[in-house]
Amino acid sequence: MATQITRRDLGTAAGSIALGLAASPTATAQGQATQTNFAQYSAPRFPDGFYWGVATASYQIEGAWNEDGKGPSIWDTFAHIPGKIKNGDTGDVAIDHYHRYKEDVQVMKDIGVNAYRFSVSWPRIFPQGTSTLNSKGIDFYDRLVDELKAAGIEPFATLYHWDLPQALQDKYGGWQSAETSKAFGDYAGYVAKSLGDRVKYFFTINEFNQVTVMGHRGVDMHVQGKLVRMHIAPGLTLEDGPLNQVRHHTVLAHGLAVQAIRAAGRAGTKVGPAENMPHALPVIDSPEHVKAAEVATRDLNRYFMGPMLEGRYDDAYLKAAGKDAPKFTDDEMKIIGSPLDFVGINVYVPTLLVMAFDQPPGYREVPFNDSHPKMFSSWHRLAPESQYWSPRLLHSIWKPKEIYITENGCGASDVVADDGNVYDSDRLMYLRNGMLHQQRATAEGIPLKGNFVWSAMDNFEWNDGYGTRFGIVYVDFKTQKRIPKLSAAWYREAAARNAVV
Ligand code: PNW
Repeated sequence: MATQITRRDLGTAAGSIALGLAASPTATAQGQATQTNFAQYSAPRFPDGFYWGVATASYQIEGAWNEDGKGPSIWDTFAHIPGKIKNGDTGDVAIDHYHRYKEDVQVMKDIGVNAYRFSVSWPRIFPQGTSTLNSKGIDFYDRLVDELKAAGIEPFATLYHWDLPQALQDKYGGWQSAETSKAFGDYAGYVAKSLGDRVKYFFTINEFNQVTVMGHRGVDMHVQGKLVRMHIAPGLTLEDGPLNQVRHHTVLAHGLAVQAIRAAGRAGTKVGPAENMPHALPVIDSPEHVKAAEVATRDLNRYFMGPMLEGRYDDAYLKAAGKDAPKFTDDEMKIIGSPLDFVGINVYVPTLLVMAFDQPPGYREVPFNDSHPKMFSSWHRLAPESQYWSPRLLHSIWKPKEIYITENGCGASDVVADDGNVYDSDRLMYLRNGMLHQQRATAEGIPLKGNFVWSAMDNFEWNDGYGTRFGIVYVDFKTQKRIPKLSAAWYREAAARNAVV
């Protein structure tokens, strides 16, 4: 009979060596031994060159909110309003990545990732949003990119992850004006010109729905029978009409950025959005239900993915919106539909579960059971199969050249155990199961080229402050100590073998 190892013994006996965190990645004697012992099981492999990445965003990790000439962002303003963020937390210091980026790159290197998706803070570079450059701001990303390249980690830069320069909010009402879209294009071009000799992959905007609907109105969700009110700053309240125009300004900003990046980038520069693509799961994987999921998914994407990939708004959307429809010109639609090199999708939860229906609109919604499992975050309904269906539906509806899963992860109630390790068993389960579904997508020939775990490190989780941890690396927010979690040990092994282990 095999000896039972308790959670405590595991750590006490072998500490971090047992998790493989202290050893160097790939083909260690230990890794080979594992493979030989389990030779019967051939772990599902990803195609060669698959990117095993991790992701973060500027406001959530950098801190240094008013250093080296940075201007305030709408998130600095919002987080400083008492009562807006859980426990009164702010991103003023966050995980101090601005000063600790070298250590953080080393931590990522030790985990063995070959790609890192970070975001550039717009007000660090243009404190007023436009014209006046703060060169110390771009210098930071310059140093970060050099550090990543030296560590053999491919940089993927996101240009907007919600930290709009406050000056643009004050001057134009932020995304309520096309002036902000134009300013974004100029800023994107400048970043591509400055970093484009080393950064090949640029994402324009992260999660259009969060920037627009969540930022301006909030949404209600029902999970496990409970009403969850999601509202991500900066707490404006807009009705449908203006909201559709705000949506339009974000896709316009995306299109202007694509063109500016192309103009300023180098041969081989690639660009695309990073969208939390709403999607419908088919109840059963059979042709009629899959068709229903395609129809529903295309419909759910009428505001962002649709216009970006088709260069036009869906007629049914414009008709239904009536006087609330966005106002636009043909030229703007051409800009919005600028050809893309890839599409990034952040995959967390399915929007709908659907079945075939022989009357318009061609699908019927199936309710999620109240007992349907969820992860730690109130909104996080568990659906590992979304990691397959999201890229599959994206591929069958719009056929982008390449697809990246730009965020994949979950919050958890992580604690440091007596032995100093962090045993995030739920996150490990979550990543392993989700990536099995990603592997299925690649095996079926869907051009899924990489996965980015959200997040590289615990960080400022927006309205939840530091209360919800998403990292595969634990951060002690008082001492700023970094501790790779159990999930990091798993990711390291999986990345080294390019397979779901
Ligand atoms: C993303 N949902 O937000 C963001 O890009 C990250 O900055 C954030 O930290 C991370 O996911 C975790 O929350 C989301 O309701 C917020 O499905 C809400 C949802 C999805 C993503």
